[in-house]
Amino acid sequence: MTYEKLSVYLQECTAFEDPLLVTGHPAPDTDAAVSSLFEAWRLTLSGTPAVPVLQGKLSRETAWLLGDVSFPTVQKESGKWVLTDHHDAAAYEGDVVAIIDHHPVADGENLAEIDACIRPVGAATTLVAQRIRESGISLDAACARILLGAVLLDTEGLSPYKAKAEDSETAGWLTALCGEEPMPLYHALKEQLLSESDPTVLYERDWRSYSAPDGTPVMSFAILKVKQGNRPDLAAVRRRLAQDAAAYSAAVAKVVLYAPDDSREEIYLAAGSAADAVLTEVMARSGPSAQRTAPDEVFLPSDCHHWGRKRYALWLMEKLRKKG
Ligand SMILES: [Mn+2]
Repeated sequence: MTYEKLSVYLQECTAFEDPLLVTGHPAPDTDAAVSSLFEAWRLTLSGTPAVPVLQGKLSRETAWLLGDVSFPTVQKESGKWVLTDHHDAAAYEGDVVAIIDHHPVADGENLAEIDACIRPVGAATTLVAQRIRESGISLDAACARILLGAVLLDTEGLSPYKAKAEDSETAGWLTALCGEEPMPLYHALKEQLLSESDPTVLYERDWRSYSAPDGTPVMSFAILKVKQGNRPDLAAVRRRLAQDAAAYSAAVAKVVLYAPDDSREEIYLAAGSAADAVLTEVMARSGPSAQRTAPDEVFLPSDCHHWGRKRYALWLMEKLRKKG
């Protein structure tokens, strides 16, 4: 795998006949984009023609990381799917053949018949990089750097809260291949990510939805990451939440305010019939300095427990489904 060959592959793959379609989730962050791109290419190199499909817009930091290459513009809409960084198979009408993901499987989810690799690592890209490594495919420095960047962003710079031993091990392998130190690369990516300020772009950039096994929409959950001095217009965020609350029992937005030393404060906003249940859960999970600053708002100073969305999704879906 060389950067030059990646560019050729991305041009040629649009002409593949009946390829597997490999996609991250509909709000593609760097992990979703990079894991789908490299898994599609890896499958192709292993003899199974596959095309990466980007749902949604390429984020600023992902575009920066990819440099001159990007996703193919011809996008297929029907065929057999491989999902990376998510496993919402129901959304693809039973046409999912394989999954590579690191999000926990909820009770009642049925993934039988699917070749699913779902493991609790910090980044889906770690699992894809492991497959590349195990298959003996060589990686040039530029490709290793792209994979490393995705692992760093999804693990918040290999933070002990997010990264597992496999992520650190894989990042070490990629670092040796690309010769770039992880922390400067992480900070450069973070700088790209945090320079976005449009509340609508921020809201949609890292938005997820959660449904009951029967398909009923239950919760939407957006994460807006910004610099501490750069708070987005919360009124605009509330308007966007109100739209989601028409379709979901709870619409949740977490605004993460990063300080220069990488510590963070968080603001949770919630709308919908289950908004209060959500904020009560956040208050209970975050420790004594959590503050209910408005009926629809909780503020978490930097010394609180800052749980990730994966954990909250498990806790809240259980709670909201029991309620419903
Ligand atoms: Mn991920």
